[in-house]
Amino acid sequence: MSSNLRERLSTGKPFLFSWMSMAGAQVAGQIARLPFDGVTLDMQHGMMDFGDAAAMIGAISAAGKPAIVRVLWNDPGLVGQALDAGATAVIAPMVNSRAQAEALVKSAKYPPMGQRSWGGYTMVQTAKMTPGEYLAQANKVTLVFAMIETREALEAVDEIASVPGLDGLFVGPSDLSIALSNGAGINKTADYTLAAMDKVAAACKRNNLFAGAFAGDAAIMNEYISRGFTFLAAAVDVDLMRIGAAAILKDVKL
Ligand code: 3PY
Ligand code: MG
Repeated sequence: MSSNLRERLSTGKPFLFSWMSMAGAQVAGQIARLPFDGVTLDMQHGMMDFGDAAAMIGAISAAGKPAIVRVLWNDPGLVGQALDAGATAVIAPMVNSRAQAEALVKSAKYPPMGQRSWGGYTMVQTAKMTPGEYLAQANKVTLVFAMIETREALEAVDEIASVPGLDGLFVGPSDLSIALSNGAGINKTADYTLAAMDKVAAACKRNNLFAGAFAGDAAIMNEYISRGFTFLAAAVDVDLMRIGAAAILKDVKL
């Protein structure tokens, strides 16, 4: 675990992380050594189970990068399990109300802030702390993000953002644009998507939260950075392979 993610994000400098959809600790170790600031494991839409993720978190941590987990759902068991495996931050999908955001914080933070259950030692080893040190510092060194990706969440964004203990909001622009276009399509930079994202960024600013979003390429990242987002998914593993293959083949003289 990189214990200084909060400090790093507090500088305001964009934090750009890769996004893994496939399982494999060896690949995770390689991806963690690319010039991104961290690695997210997508346990919602990615093809990995908890055993895979636990080994991948170990490989990412060994490379000195923070491992972030987008959990399958806003469920206390899944959130606690990801943190116990050594995740530095957890991102929960489809957080649509203040009550759901409160439940998320409850599962991610130890008392008095929440009700995270104590147990397991992987997170203690990854953090390079004694159990007592980890208990004392976990609420600070681990971060929890609520995803804003529905009309409902957008309407409740201020109520969600003001939940004590929440560290950030994370926009899912694919689901959000599908919702806002009534299912017409995915458009991460449509005017209506960006207007909605401005509302999320403003709520983050008002409530002193980190503003995050899934971007996926440089043009989208630049757009989001210009709107105040600093915690950004920069590139998906399959895109890294696809783009790498195209770059190698482009200049071959056949
Ligand atoms: C979305 O854009 O909806 C996400 O969840 C990011 O993958
Ligand atoms: Mg989504």
